[in-house]
Amino acid sequence: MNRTLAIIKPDAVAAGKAGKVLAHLEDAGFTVRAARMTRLNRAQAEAFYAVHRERPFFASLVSFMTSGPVIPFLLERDNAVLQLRETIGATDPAEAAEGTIRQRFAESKERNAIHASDSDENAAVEIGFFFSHHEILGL
Ligand code: 3AN
Repeated sequence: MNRTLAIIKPDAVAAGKAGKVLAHLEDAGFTVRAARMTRLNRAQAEAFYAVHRERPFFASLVSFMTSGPVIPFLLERDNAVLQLRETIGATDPAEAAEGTIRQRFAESKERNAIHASDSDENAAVEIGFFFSHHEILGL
């Protein structure tokens, strides 16, 4: 078993799809070990997406990610990082495979319903961004 971080993004929360996204994750074999609802401020969103600072969509991404509540989850299963990337689908919902979360729920390349860590190393950093040790269950 290992861990990854998912965030249900403001578009999916606002559209009332958070429950369906979580059900999809549970049906795909992930166990929730920590969760909360929060709203990122600008500094937090900029820090979370710091690797994209030079990209042309950075300002818009920060604006979107601070536009409403998000729901981060610490998820556990075997091969968690790769399995979650497969479960969510491609960044652009138009390219996301049938039956993936982004194909089902994302609106656009930016408003794409869910974030998932892209490596074990980033998962550890991103889990630490949202959760402290005592908030992680099942240890
Ligand atoms: P992923 O979320 O699939 O790992 P990244 O890491 O390339 O994709 O991008 C991070 C986030 O930035 C995406 N989830 C999406 O919200 C936004 N994003 C990525 N590429 C674009 C783009 N070309 N235009 C607008 N937003 C983008």
